Amino acid sequence: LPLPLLLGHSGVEIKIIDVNDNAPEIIVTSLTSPVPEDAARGTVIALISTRDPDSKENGKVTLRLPSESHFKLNSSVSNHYSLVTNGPLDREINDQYSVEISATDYGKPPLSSAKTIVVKLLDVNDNPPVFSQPRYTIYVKENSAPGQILCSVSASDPDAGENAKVSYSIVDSKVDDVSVSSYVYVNSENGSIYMLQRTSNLPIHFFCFIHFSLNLILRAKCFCQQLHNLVSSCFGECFASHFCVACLL
Ligand SMILES: [Ca+2]
Ligand SMILES: [Ca+2]
Ligand SMILES: [Ca+2]
Ligand SMILES: [Ca+2]
Repeated sequence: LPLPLLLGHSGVEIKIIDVNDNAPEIIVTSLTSPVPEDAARGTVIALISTRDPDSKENGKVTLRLPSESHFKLNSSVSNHYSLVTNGPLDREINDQYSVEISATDYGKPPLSSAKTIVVKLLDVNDNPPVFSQPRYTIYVKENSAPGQILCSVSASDPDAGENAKVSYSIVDSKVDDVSVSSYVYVNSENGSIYMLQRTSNLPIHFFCFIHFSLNLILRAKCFCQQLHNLVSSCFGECFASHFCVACLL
């Protein structure tokens, strides 16, 4: 007779040991861009979370920014961060920032990943126009006819768009009860200044103020003084009147 088969039973429990085979993932859940360049320190730019499906230390993640950054990360609840401004921003220096964020887990060896967030800056009218020269000195022969161009002044403004548009105008003031604008005229668009009267008709103490305005918000003043010194020149009997336009910004 054949021997009966004898069967034995045993349970085998297989435990799978986690291996750090997943790099952490950076998830941007919200992003505000562009941001006004005058945004206060601590303004929230982005909300970020991380995900790593590994377990324990292999799935534990830390987020980092480069040491030199205009932004910083605030950690709120686990795996959730906010990216905030960490100091003044200036569109005139940098009109956008590339913020590189790296995520690293605590596995051995650790795995990491990176993500770049581009933060664009919105211009704010935070720069007044500046004249190309602090002082313009103009020499005009006495008895010059009206309509003659005296000089062209120019100012530049580093802001953008409408915030950088400059227009020129004479500051309203009076000389001997006569408005300065009856003596000189400035082309509001190109800054050319013209005489409206014969130079010999100008009063001895002639002050004109030239300013330019920008969106009626920012103003700078240019102070223009005619010294009206008669200069005995090397042109024989010809004299020159000396106009001094000083810009006091
Ligand atoms: Ca794993
Ligand atoms: Ca991992
Ligand atoms: Ca401006
Ligand atoms: Ca600006």
